[in-house]
Amino acid sequence: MKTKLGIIGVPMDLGQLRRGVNMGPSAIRYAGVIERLEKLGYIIDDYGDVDIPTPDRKSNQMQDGLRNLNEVAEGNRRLAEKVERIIEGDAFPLILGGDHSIAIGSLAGIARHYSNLGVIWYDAHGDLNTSDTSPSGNIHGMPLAVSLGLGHDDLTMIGGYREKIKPENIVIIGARSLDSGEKELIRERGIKVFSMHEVDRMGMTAVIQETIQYLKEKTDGVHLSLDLDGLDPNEAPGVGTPVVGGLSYRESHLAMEMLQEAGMITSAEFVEVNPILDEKNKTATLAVELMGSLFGEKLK
Ligand code: 5AB
Ligand code: MN
Ligand code: MN
Ligand code: MN
Repeated sequence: MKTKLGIIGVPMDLGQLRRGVNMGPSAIRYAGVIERLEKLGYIIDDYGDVDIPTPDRKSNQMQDGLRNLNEVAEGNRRLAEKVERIIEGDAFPLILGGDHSIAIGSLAGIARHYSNLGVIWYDAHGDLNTSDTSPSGNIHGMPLAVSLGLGHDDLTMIGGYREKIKPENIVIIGARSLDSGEKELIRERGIKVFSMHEVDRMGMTAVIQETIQYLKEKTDGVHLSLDLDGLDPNEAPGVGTPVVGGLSYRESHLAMEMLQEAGMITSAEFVEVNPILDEKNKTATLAVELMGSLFGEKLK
């Protein structure tokens, strides 16, 4: 892992309907992310927060079946540019959300520096909807589809090219709430999914071993996109779309530690922390603890 980290906050809450997730970056900073990673010896460059546009009319406007399309697209264009600058400065991009729609901009900025980027999507959801399959019109349920090149041009063409990742370079871990259109896409494209069923049967150790095996040879970088709702709501109550029966605290630390040992993660984002729905900043604190494990803190 690089010794220089470029941290960037993305106070985005327009990809869904619950206000407050825009305060995620502040909550994560308040939980001590910079101090914690500095203690591990990293040099931190804090790029501050991306400026997210405010919808100019009544909020939550639908455009082509997509809520707040223009503002989400513009915010992600700005994020993609900043992420590029971080990579050009030879630092590891660590992105703090914000709702998961920001993965559109993260991946647009990151993927152009790799010819075969891998993605680990740690999430209760697949985030593989388009406006045709989405039950909500919420763009935070679409970023993985967008990164495959599926969806509205205003989202898929951010960065100036359409396909950021290939379906065979994706691993989803923790899924337990997939819409029918998402299931179809997973089957069609052969996307690798370790749902809660597989985690329960195989154990997290085998899940991560297989993930590493699956991605190692064919990718030249791996982005970790960690949605806090991948964890059980008991561990991560401060999320907008909680789903019962999630990944445990210990499974998640184990996963982060094994990824650190494999040395394969080249960028990461932690998203969907909503301090308004949280209990005493528990979810932001959890995010920072998981970052500690991902970045090499073995003994706490
Ligand atoms: B999250 C749902 N599939 O599309 C949709 O939190 C939920 O980034 C999406 O994973 C959840 O609205 C998006 C029902
Ligand atoms: Mn989710
Ligand atoms: Mn998500
Ligand atoms: Mn969510």
